[in-house]
Amino acid sequence: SSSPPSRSSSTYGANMSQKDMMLHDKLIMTDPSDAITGGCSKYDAHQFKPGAPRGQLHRAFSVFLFNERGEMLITRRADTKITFPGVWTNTCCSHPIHGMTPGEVDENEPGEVERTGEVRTEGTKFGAVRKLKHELGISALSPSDFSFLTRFHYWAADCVTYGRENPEWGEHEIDYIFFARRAEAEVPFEPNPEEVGDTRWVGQEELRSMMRDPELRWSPWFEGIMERKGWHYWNNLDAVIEGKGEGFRDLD
Ligand code: DMA
Ligand code: MN
Repeated sequence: SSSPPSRSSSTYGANMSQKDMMLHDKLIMTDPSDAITGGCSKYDAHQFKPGAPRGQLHRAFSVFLFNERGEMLITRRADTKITFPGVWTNTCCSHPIHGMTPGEVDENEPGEVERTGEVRTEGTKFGAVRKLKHELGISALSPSDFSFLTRFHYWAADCVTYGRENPEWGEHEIDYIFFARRAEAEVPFEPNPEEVGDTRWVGQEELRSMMRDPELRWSPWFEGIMERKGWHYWNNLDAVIEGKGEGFRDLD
């Protein structure tokens, strides 16, 4: 038997449309405890339909990048995205996938997280590095720059784009939350217009007022993360970046 073709993180996304990536990316399916149950295409995972009204639960990540002033880099999703186009969200969101070099599939043996108190995140961090490059042209960050906070389980249909009646696309994820901090001058970026429509460094006051602006829309995962512990993490940025996530219960 032949092994699946290897895909390299450094060339990810070259000459691929949003639909190509939907069909080719093999996501990591999990159960609600985040145990891996298999793989499925990004297309199938996000399609909401009778028989699979929440698509397929899969693993994802959300990166929040901060600068030396403690401001967060937020992005507006490109209008060409199939799921949740045009909404403001955190710095970078995507999925670890099967068949990538370096490998992005983190496995925890049953009971391992309870025993060690740690979630394996090495592979998912490679996914984050890959997508920061693809979406924002950022090459200054490496896996050790990310502090893992928690895993967030949520689902949301994209009713704004596809209507309330039978929205055909949405998200259903175990989302690994990563924070990173770097001086702005050390992380030059150049958004890929297929992925990112706009970017902005914001402080807490500015973000709160943007989130009250009825003209702007926000991703459900960003709102969910901020409503739960996002502001709290941000208020404790030094401790979070040092990797001291005490008091943050995993898989909320
Ligand atoms: C999926 O993000 C991940 C989360 C946390 C919503 P995405 O739709 O931006 O993924 P991709 O950029 O791979 O299309
Ligand atoms: Mn997803």
